[in-house]
Amino acid sequence: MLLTEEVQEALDAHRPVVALESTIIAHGLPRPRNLSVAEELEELVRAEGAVPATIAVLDGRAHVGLEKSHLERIANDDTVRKFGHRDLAPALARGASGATTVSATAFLAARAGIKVFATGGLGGVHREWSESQDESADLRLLAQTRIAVVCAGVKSILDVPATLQRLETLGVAILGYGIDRFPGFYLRSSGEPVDWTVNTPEEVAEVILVKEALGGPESALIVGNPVAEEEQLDPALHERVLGEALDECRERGISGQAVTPFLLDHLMRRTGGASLEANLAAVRGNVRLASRIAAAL
Ligand code: PSU
Ligand code: MN
Repeated sequence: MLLTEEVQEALDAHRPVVALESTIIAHGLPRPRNLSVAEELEELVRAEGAVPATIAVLDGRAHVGLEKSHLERIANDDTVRKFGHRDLAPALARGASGATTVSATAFLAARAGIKVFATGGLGGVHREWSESQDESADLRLLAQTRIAVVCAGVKSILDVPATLQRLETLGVAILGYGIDRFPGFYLRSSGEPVDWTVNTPEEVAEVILVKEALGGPESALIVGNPVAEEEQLDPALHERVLGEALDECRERGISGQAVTPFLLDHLMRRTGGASLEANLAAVRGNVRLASRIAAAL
């Protein structure tokens, strides 16, 4: 694992560090906007006084913290693959390059000693799960990895109630940040309740510290931070376009790792870019909150 000097120094000095994933850059956002977003997210972390650690695999080495040229490669190189945590060993052994999903990023971040990670929306249980058995590896990895993940819930293309049920079974704790509902990614609320609501970064930090002191299984803490009402996607538009996207995904027989990028891209095109703006608003909010939590720790 290669840590940049900046990340290593910050960790050694117990200064705040926030992990960022790279799949959203390589496969979740359109070019050329993806590169400027990647840079903007790092700037947001710095503006809050924390150090960003964007994580990716390049030429068989796991990088924690990326140089500018690395970010450019992740954003623009067509050969950059998508790696979940199960891909890490083959990728490192074979000298491959890829962006890391939530599962691979959380794994590497926790190994590096980073306690807080920001993303957009987690993967989860897909809507046609009973036929495809498609459930993101994010969930199980988060049940085995001690890290706080700030997200706007799980992607609304998924079966949200089933995902929440699975997280309960796996024993992963969930906090609603300033809301008593689980956030709905593009939407402020998924409509599903959460059991715990907190209102400040200090309150989240307190939960993290108590969880550490308690011991027990190494599991993640999910901090569900909703997009602001003014920035969410119009719920009626969301409902209509998502139905079409799911139909097309089924008709075209898209499966496996390609499903999530396909649906995100389809929604972006069919909402005239509005879903992209809501996605970015959610990610920015999560990165800001994660930085404040890291500072409070
Ligand atoms: N959040 C976003 N956009 C994304 C993702 C998250 O706003 O593209 C990525 C994350 O890397 C997550 C992945 O781990 O989508 C889930 O993919 P899958 O459903 O194939 O596990
Ligand atoms: Mn999947």
